[in-house]
Amino acid sequence: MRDATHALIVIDVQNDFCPGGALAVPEGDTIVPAINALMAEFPAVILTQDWHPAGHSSFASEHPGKQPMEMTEMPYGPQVLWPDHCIQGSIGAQFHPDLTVDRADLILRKGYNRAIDSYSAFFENDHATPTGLEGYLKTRSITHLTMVGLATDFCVNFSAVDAAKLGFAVTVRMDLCRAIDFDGSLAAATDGMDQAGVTLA
Ligand code: VGL
Ligand code: ZN
Repeated sequence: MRDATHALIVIDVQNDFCPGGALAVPEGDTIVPAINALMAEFPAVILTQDWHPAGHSSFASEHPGKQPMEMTEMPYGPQVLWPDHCIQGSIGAQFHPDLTVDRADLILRKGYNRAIDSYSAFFENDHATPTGLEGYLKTRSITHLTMVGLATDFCVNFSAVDAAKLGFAVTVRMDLCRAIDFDGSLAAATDGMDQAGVTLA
């Protein structure tokens, strides 16, 4: 067991990001047993949950003429358009049934503002609206974060880079993440995390 300054952050291990889900990440479900086992090493475990209202602005279905995985321009910058996913209260938004949720001290939901997507567990995609996680961790004197989950190139990437910018020591266990990987997104994410000082393990 690590000391009390360490937390494990499990990003978006939800049905819609697993095979059969609305935004399935290849092999997204295969990391679940090892994530459950890793929880035993951490005094603090935090789960994040992508949690969108129906009609969320990141859904291609809200943009006439657009298909999922196309880009659009939002007031806060470019945004990938996704299939409808992780709708509040849906089965797809639930955690993978085999994920251990009982160990979680905190379940942080994000993406609940209709007008702004939120990949990062720390800030929405405007890079300005906080989720509150920074304050939660800092008031608990947590300084070291290990991140695992889905998807490597989006929510894990944005969370890890933001955490490093905020001064946390961040390790991403790449073996316990899986990627969407389109248009070079995984290579770009790996570079970005590396440049931000994230340890890729
Ligand atoms: C995610 C796309 C849209 C993720 C969430 O968890 O990586 N990706 N919403
Ligand atoms: Zn989402």
